[in-house]
Amino acid sequence: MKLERVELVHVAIPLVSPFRTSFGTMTTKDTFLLHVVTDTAEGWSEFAGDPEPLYCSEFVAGAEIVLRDFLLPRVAALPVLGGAVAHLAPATAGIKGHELAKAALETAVLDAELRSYGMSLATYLGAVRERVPAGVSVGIHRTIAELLDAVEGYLAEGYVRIKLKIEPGWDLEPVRAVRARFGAELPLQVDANTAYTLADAEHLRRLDEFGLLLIEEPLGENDLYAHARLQQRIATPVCLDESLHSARDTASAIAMDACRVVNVKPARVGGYLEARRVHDVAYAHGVPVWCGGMLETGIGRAPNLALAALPGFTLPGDTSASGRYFAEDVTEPFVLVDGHLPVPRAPGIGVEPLPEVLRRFTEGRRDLYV
Ligand code: OSB
Ligand code: MG
Repeated sequence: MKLERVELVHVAIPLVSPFRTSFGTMTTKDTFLLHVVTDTAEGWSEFAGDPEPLYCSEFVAGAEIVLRDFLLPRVAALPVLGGAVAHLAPATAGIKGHELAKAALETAVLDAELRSYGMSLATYLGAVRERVPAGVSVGIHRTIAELLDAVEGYLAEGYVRIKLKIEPGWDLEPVRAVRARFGAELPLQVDANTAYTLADAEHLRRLDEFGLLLIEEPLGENDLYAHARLQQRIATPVCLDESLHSARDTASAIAMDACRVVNVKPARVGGYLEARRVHDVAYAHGVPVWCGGMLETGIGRAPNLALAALPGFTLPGDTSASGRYFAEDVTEPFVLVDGHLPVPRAPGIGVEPLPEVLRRFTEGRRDLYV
C-alpha cells in the first residue's frame, strides 16, 4: 500500500449543550478529520484533541505541525507501505509523545488498509459483540436541579450508566442527589479529570458510601504513585484516564494498584493497535476496562465501538449516541436502541463523512502530504 495524499479537514460542529468539566467548558467540537488516499483505498480518522491543551498537552494546531513536519515525513520515507499500518508506530517511535496525532494518522491508514481487504475493524481487533451498552458522561451543571433533569433525560433515552463530572465544590452533593433520586441500583461513576490532590483523600473517601463503580483520574496526570496511595485510603475503585499513555503504563499502574479499572481511549495511547494491547494487559490481570470518549463525531465514534466489542470491555463506556453530542453528525447518526449502539460491520471503520454535511461544517482544508 502506498500513501498518495493526506488531507486535513478542519471542522467545527456545535454541541447540543455546553459540556463543562473540571478543566473547561466546550460548546463546539472543533477539530480536524484526516483523509488519506492510498493506491488501493481511502481512509478517514478524527483527531481527538481540542484547540486548547486543557485535557492533555496536545492541541489541534500543534497536531497539524507534528503530523506535517515529523510523522508524515517518516511514514513517507518507508520503502512501500507494505503491510501498512503495522509499520507506522515503529517508524514514528522516535517522535516523543503526541499519541493523539499518531493515533489520527494510524487510524486513517488502518481504515484504508482494512477497506482494501474488505475487513471491518471489529473483525480485525477481535470483537465478540454485535452491540455495546452505552453510558453517558454528564457535565457539571449550574444547579443540582438542572443536573437531575439532565440525568433523567438520559435515563429516559435508555442510557445504562451515568458518569458525573466532578470537581472540588461539585462532588458529594450531586452524587448524593442522583443516588437519592434514581436509586442505589443505578450504575454510577464519577470523573474528576485530575482536579484533586492526595490532601483530598479524606474528602474523596466520603464518596465510598454511594457505591460508585469507580472514580476516574482524581489526581494529577501521570502520578501513579499518588493514585496508588489514594487507593489505599478509599474503597471506590480508582480508574485511570489521563495517566495511561501505553500498555506499559497500564501494566505499571496495575502492578502498583494505582488503578482497579482502566478507561481505554485509543487516541490517548497512540491508536487502536496499542489500545488493544492495553485491553490485553488489563484482561490478563482481570482488570475491567471500558471505552472512553472525546465527544467524537461519528468518524471517531465508529472505531471506538469496534474496540468496545472486545471481551475485556465489561463495563459500559462513554460511547454515547450521536444525538447526545450533535443535532447533526458528519456521518449517518449512531442511534441508541435499547441502551446499546451497534458495532459497525462494514469494511474499515465502517462509516464515512456525508459529503454535503461535511462541507457545511468545514472551516478549511489543507494537504499535509501529496
Ligand atoms: O475525561 O473522559 C473524559 C470528554 C472530553 C475530554 C475528556 C473526557 C470527556 C468525557 C466525555 O468524559 C466522553 C464522551 O462522551 O465522548
Ligand atoms: Mg476521563
